Amino acid sequence: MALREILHFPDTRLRLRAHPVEQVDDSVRQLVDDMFETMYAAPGIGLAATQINVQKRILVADVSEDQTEPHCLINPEIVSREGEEEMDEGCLSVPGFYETVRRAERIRVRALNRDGEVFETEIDGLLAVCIQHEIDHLDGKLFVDYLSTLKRNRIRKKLEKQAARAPSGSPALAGSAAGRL
Ligand code: K2U
Ligand code: ZN
Repeated sequence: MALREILHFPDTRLRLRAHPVEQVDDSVRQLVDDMFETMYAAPGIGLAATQINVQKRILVADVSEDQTEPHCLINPEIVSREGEEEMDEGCLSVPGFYETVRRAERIRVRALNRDGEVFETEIDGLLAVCIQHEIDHLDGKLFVDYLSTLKRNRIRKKLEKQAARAPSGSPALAGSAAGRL
């Protein structure tokens, strides 16, 4: 397994739309393992392949207290949405900023698992929020896109200033660790 660098807003590679996975093979499973390792190390409760500059429709999530409930969704599709919820969201690609975002309260999702098998499941609570957040990433969308232009530009300028101050060539710092400086 390997730790991957997490891209930070406003990196334009975060705006690329990810492509469907054609074949769930060992290389995809290796990527999934790297995504879990990167997510747990960040630490985070979700991660989309787009965030590590891989344009494949893959997300991982684990909202458990003790990192014991890993979820891998490949080519995820939301087949139904119900209700509404609002929550203060953060993002490993927008380190240090938290803003309220409104999303569906319950979703029905269809995806492939890490063995390439189709599954469908109803999800609510924090996991539902997380999966909607990650599917946005696969579509090149960030939670800051739900904010006003003024707020989004303010966050962008602060992160650009932070990146300019961070030592270059240190991948560990280029990832989410830099966000905690
Ligand atoms: O996409 C990401 O950057 C992962 C997010 C997932 C997430 C965002 C908003 C709401 C729920 C999940 C990160 O895990 S944000 C960091 C974080 C860590 C612990 C709890 C909540 C958020
Ligand atoms: Zn995010």
